[in-house]
Amino acid sequence: MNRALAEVSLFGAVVVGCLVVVLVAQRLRAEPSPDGGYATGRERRLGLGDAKAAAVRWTTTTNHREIGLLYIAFGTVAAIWGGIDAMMIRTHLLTPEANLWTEQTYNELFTMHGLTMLIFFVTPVFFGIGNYFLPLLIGADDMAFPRLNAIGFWLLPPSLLLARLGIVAEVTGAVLAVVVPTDWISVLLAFQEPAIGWTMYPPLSLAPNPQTNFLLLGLHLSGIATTIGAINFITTIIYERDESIGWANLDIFSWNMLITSAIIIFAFPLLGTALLMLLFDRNFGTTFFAVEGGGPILWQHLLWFWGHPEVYIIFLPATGLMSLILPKFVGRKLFGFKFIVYSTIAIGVLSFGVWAHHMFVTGVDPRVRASFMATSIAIAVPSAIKVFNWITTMWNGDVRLAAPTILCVGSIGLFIVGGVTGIFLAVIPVDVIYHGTYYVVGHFHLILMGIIPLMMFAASYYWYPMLTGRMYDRRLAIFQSSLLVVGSALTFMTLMALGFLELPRRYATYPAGYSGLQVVATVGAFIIGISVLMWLYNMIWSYFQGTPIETADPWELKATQQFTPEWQWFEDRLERERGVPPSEPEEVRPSYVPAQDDRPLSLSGRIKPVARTVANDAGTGAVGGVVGTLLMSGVLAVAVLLGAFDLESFATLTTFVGLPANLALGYGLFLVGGMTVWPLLFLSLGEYLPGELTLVTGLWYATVISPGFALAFYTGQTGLELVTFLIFVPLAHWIYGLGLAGTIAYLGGRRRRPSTGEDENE
Ligand code: HEM
Ligand SMILES: [Cu+2]
Repeated sequence: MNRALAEVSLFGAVVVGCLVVVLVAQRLRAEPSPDGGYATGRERRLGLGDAKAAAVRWTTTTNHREIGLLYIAFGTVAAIWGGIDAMMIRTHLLTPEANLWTEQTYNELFTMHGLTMLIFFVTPVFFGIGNYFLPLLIGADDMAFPRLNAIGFWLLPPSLLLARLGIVAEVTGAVLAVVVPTDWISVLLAFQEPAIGWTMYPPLSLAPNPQTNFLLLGLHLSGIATTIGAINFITTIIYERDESIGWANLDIFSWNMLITSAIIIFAFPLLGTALLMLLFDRNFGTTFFAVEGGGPILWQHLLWFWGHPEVYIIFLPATGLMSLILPKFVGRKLFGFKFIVYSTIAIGVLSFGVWAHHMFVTGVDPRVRASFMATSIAIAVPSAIKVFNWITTMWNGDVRLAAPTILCVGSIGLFIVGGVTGIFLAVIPVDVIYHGTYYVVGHFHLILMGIIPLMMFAASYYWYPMLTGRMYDRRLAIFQSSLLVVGSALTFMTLMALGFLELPRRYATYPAGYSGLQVVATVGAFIIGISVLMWLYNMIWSYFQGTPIETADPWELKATQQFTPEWQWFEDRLERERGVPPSEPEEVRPSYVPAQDDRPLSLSGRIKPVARTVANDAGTGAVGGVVGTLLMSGVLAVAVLLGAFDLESFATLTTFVGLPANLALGYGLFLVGGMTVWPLLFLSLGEYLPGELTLVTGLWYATVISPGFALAFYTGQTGLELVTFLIFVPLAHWIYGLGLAGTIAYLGGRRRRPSTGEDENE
C-alpha cells in the first residue's frame, strides 16, 4: 500500500469529518424553530468578503487569546497527523510480517511520529494554553511582547511543513504524475521522509536524503519559535503581573510555565547548535560527528543534553494543569502548594544532570555512568512529591464526577506506572537489558500519553465554557475520558509486557509468538484513536449546539473559594456582553486574593502564638508517643513470648545509626523514635488532612506505615514465623496508633477549646 496516500487520505477524512460536523451543526442552528417562531437572525452567510476579513484578522492578530487559539489549533492538527502515524505503526504491527508497508516505510513512520508529537504537538498546545490563560491568571493585559508572540507562532507552520516536506512532496508528485511526465517531477519524487529515528543519531542521519536537510532546518526553525515563546512567558510573568499577585500567590500553572520556559532558554540553543553541526556535516564536509572527527557519541551527548530537559519541558506544563484543575473538581485547595513549586524548580535544575542515562550502553566510563544513575534516581523524588500532593489534595475531598476528574485521576494512575518504571530504567543493570525493548516504549508512553494529552483534554473541558460560552456534552465527555484512560492503560501496559518478554523496539517484523499481545496493543491504540475523534466531535458540535451557560461559575468554584482570576475576568465579560449578572454577592468574588491583615502584628506578636502551639503540640505528641510505644511494646513482648518476633530485630536498629548491634540501646532508640518521629508526622499531617486526628486516622496511619516497619524489622525469619511476624507488626502498630491518637486527642482537645475562643475574640 502506498503509505503517503494512505496517510493523506486519513488526514483528509478527519478534516472533512470536522467540516461536515461544522456544517450540520450550523445548519441546524440556523433553522427556524418548528413552531414558526423567531426568524433566523443568527444565520450568517459566509461571503468572500467575510472570509477575506477573517483571514486577514487571524493572520495579523497580536492578541494573546487569539494567538493562543492559533497555537492550540496548530498543535491539534499536528497531533492528528502524528496520531495517524501512530495508528499506521500499530496497524502495521498487527501481523508479524511486514506485509502492509515496507520496513523502510515503518522506519519513516516511527521517526516522524516521534518528532511530530514531541516537537509540533505538545509544546505548541501548551504554549497555546499558556498564551490564552496565563495573562488572565496573572491579571496582565496581554503578553509582554505581543508582536514577538505572533512571530513565534507563525514560524511554526513553515517549520512543520519543512519537517514533513517529504510526504507533501511525495503526494504532490504522485498527483502530478497523473498529468505530467514523471521526469519533470523527479525532484519531487526524490524526497522521502527520513527513517532515522527521532533521535537522528549519526551515521544514519548522515545518509544522503535531501529531506533530512529540510527536516533539520524545520526543527531548527521550531527551536527558534520555542525560544521566542519562552522569553515572552518569562518576561510576562516577571513584569506583567497584577499588583495583587506576588510570588507566593502566583498560580501553579504560571509557576510551571515559568520554570518550563527557563529550561527552554537553557536547552534549546544547544539543540539548535547541534542541528546546525549536523547540517554542516551533511552538506559542507565538516566532521563533527564523523568517526574520524568528534564521533557519533558527541551527537548523543549534545542531543540528550537537550533531550532530557525536553522531556520535562513537555511534562511540567501538564503537571501545572493537573495542579490547577484537580483541586477545582475535588473541592479542596491544592495541598502543599509551596512544595509543588519547589519540586518543579528541583526538576528544572536536575533535568540537566541526567542526560547520560540515555547512553548507559554506549561505553561511557563506568564511574561517570554511576553518577548519572544516582541523579536519575534522585529526580524521581520531586516527581513523587507532586504525586503525593495530588493524592493528598483528593483525600476526603468532595470529588465530583466530571470528565476532568476522570482524566486527572486516570493520569495520576498512568503517571505512577510510567514514573516507577522509569526509576527501574535509571538503574544501569536493568537498562542494559531493557533499553532496546518495548519496555522503554511502554514506559515513556505512559508518561507522554498518560499525562500530557490527558491534561490537555482536561483543560479543554475545564475551560470550555469560558472559551465558547457553551457547555460541552457532558455524557459524551465522561464516556470519552473513560475510554481514553482505559485505552492508554491497555495499549502501553501491553507494550510494557512485550518489553518484559524482551521484544526489541523499532523492528518492522517480529517473531509470531508476540502477535497476541501486539493485537491487544493495537486494539488499545484504536480505542485511543476513537476517543480522540469523539473529543473532536464534542468540541466542534458543542461550539454550535451546546447549551449556552447561564453563569460564569459553571463548576461552582465560588463555593470552595477557588474562583480564580481567569473566571473573574470571564464573569466581567459575561456581564458586559450578555448581561449575565454575577451569581453571588460582590464580596465573594475576589476570594482568591488572600486577605490582608489590617494591622500587622509585631514580630514577637507573630512568633508567640506559633511558638506556643508548637510547644503544646510537641508536648502532647511526646506524651502520646510514650503511651503508644509502651502499648506497642506490650504486643511485641507477647509476640516474642510466642516466638513470632525476634528480639534481634531491635538489636539491629542500632546498626542504622552506625553503632554495633545492641538490644538495650536498640529498644531505647525504638522508644525515642516512637516518641518523636511518629507524633510529629501525626501532628503535622493532622493539620492538613481533613477529619483531624481521630482514632480512625490513627489506625489509617498505623496501617500504612506498618508494612515499611515489617520490612525493616524482618531479619530472616522464615516460614510460618514470618507470617506471624507480619501479623504482629500491624497489630503492634494499631495498638500504638490508638494509644497515640487517643492521648493526643485527649490532651489536645483539652487545650484547644479555650484557645480557639480566644482567637475569635481577637
Ligand atoms: C495513540 C497514541 C500513541 C500510540 C499508539 C503510539 C505508538 C507508538 C509506537 C508503536 C512507537 C514505535 C515504538 C518503536 O518502534 O520502538 C512510538 C514511538 C514514539 N512515540 Fe508514540 N504513540 C502514541 C502517542 C504518542 C504521543 C502522545 C507522543 C508524544 C507526546 C509519542 C511520542 C513517541 C516517541 C517520541 C516515539 C519514539 C520514536 C522512536 O522510537 O524513535 N507517542 N509510538
Ligand atoms: Cu532522560
